[in-house]
Amino acid sequence: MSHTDSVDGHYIAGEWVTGEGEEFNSENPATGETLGRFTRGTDREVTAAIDAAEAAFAEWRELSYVDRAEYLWEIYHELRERTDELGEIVTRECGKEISEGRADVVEAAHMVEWAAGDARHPKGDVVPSEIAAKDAYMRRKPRGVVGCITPWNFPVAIPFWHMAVALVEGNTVVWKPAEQTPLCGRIVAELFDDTGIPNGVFNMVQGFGDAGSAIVDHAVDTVLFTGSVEVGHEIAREVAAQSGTRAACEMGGKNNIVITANADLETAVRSAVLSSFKTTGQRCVSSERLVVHEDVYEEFKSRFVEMARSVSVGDPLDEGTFMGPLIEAEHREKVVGYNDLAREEGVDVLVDRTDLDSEEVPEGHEAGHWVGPFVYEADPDADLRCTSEEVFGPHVALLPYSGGIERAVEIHNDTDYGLAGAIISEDYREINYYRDHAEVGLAYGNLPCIGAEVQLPFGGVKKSGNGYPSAREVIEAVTDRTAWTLNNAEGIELAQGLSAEI
Ligand code: UN1
Repeated sequence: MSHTDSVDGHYIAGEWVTGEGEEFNSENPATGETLGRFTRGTDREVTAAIDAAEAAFAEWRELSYVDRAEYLWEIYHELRERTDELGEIVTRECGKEISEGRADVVEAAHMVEWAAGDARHPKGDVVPSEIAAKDAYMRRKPRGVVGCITPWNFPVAIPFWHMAVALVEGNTVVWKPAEQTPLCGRIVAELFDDTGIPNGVFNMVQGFGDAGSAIVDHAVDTVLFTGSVEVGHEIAREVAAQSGTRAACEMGGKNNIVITANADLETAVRSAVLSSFKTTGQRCVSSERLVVHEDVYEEFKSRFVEMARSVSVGDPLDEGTFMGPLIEAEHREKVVGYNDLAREEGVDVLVDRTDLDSEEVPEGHEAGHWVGPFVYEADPDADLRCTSEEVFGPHVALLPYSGGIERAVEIHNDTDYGLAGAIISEDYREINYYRDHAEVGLAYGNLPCIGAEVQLPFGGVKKSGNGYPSAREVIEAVTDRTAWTLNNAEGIELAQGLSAEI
């Protein structure tokens, strides 16, 4: 289906609505080609979507878990059967190389499988009571309307991290896809539409930050957010001032890989290349700091630098490409600005592919937002912005250290963020020390720090987040727990020996 000949709108109360907001385009970041025309959601569409979701909640919550999950199973099968087709759309719209485009759809399928499968798992707990004739249970209730605000870099997977669990638990949703990936938004909404899910249970409003703010301002019952640190903190502040709204936000990182003197260097180099350059550094878990022991530093450096010089940057639809373009011109300016800043801050630049050679840019892709790896060496004790602020691009610092694992972890933890990190070492004592002291939500041993599986909590500490909007952890954010107790005896007996005499 072509999405360029008409203007696509929002999906509200089971209808496609164009709305009255300004038009915007979806653009292929590798070619500049227009992929579709969309309208920006305004407060009007957000209000209509929330009203629809509120109205649909009363009946949706009464369905059984298993019945609610049936709609998700239909989507699961579509995602599985159409992985190649949808993966190509992901790649065209967000520029990730094609195996990553497909993996995005597969990750979405995994999350749907987890959430829908969980519908048949035990819910709640039976809790012992002090009183023999009393039953005590922990039960969950859906909270109501869940607002989901998702980023462009996993335009199919992350929406399902939020929505699959929220829906199976009995909530209704209002989702705003990222403004860079409205076509993926459209496709996901079509998947829901095709299931015949009751009107208003799933709603999608296209748009920019103002539409996201409108969702938060309307005090929906829960806000799930994955995206930038600035926006996540704004949402957390806004929600804290409201009564009754809950938020789970997962934000960015300035992620480290520690490579100790006992590392297998092949594993180290491959892990660092995969973590730093896959998705062109645009994962919130991408690594931008490599903390390397002095004993292996020179060898690691020469092998890493050689790979950074040779990894292919190019057409993301080409199976042989390792890195596609950055998402948009504005983001390229930011990444280039950090490369300039690093030079100004006096670091030792080892690889600089900021501007690709003209023959590296594939034909017909001159309008793409290209940038290659930028690698430099810096003193871990220097107070530099380039080694402490998140760039979200293929911009990576080598930070040599001397001393033991304690010193490496001290450098590792010396950032405001705490999302993901890895250690490469053959020494289990070092690995265990890292496991216990690394200030991150996702920690890896002898692996890259990308590629988390959906059944694990996904989120960070420090500036990186205040929640884990994925899998089981979403259940906490989208349900309330009731401690339910039932008296099976005739009289009233109270706990703690409290007198029931009147
Ligand atoms: C992100 O970093 O923005 O762990 C999400 C991974 C993916 C999800 C990444 N499963 O790399």
